[in-house]
Amino acid sequence: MTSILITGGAGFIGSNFAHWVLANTDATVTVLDAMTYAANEASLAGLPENRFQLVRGSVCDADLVDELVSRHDAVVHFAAESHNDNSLDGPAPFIQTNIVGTFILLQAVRKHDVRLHHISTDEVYGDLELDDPAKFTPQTRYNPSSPYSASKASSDLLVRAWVRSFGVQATISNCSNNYGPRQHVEKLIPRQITEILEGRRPKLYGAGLNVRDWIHVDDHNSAVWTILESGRLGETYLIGADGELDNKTVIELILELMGQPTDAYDHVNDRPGHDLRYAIDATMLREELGWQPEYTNFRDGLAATIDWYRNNESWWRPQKAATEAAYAAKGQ
Ligand code: NAD
Ligand code: TDX
Repeated sequence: MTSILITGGAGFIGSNFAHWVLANTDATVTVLDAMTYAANEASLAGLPENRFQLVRGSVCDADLVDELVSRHDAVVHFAAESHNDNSLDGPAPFIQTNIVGTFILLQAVRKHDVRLHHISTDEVYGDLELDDPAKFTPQTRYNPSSPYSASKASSDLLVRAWVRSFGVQATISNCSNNYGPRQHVEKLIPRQITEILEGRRPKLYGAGLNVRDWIHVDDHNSAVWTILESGRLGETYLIGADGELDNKTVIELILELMGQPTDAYDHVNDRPGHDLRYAIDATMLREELGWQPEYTNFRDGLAATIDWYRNNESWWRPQKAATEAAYAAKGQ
């Protein structure tokens, strides 16, 4: 793999992937990003100019996508509208980017016979009961709850159809909740860290018993690279690192690590249709491809993430006020 097109590479996971690829391989990288509210050009600062290029544009622009795909060896498709709360307020861009954008990309990789890795989420499987010993496996039935997860499920099914009907060389991964540097302040962990840095109290939706299965973004990205290099074409791999925690525990841990009383948070309006629990069984990825996560201690990974937001205020400051104003209007 010598030249890689990363869609959505100015967002959270895609920008960390660009850094990861340029640091750990010899490949050259092109990022295609529409630079929506979720993108941050500062996330791409410091990448080597001779091996990296940013192209501003949409995955829905068929001519641009066709031209870019034609001159790369592989595409890793991160571009998406990614925030559940936004999908409840306005689903239209989720349908456009996540479904139509994936269709346009599939037509281009099909035409040029280029390898594709499609990035997806565990949310396509719906949610699990809190006391259910089960985890999601590649055999779990799709049962998405929100417009966001339904749009991601749709995109996965398009990829599978293009593999089966047209022989597209694609793999899919469904990963659990990521944390780490360069995540937008609308998401749970960066929102609470930056609220505390601003001298305000964290905001927990409802009772906070909802469980998410946390994985460090670098572990997600090392798994993506492993699948890109060694995954079986047409296969779906689940990525997770056994990091189940409820939201209340996560907020209390952030408060503790930031030297605050652990009860210094507020309960705010719950998310409509709020998924209860996600949990990934990554046995196939571990056993078939020999992948292992490096960040096995969530407390340490979270402490490093807090340090990153403390030291990079100029990165998150421009997005913070508008994000909080939108939440405040919903009582969240
Ligand atoms: P993000 O919102 O931080 O970044 C998304 C990026 O896509 C942004 O830079 C945005 O500008 C870009 N984008 C949006 N519409 C576009 C378009 N039409 N054309 C080109 N670029 C466009 O999201 P993220 O958290 O980095 O998620 C990246 C991918 O990983 C998504 O596909 C998401 O579904 C998936 N995923 C995320 C998580 C998580 O915990 N964040 C977990 C599993 C899977
Ligand atoms: O202020 C908050 N308070 C709160 O309690 C926010 C922003 C969130 N929450 C809760 C809702 C969820 O149960 O925290 C949990 C995590 O919320 P998000 O960070 O919005 O993530 P989630 O909805 O779980 O989805 C994330 O993981 C899967 C990503 O945003 C998706 O893109 C990915 O597919």
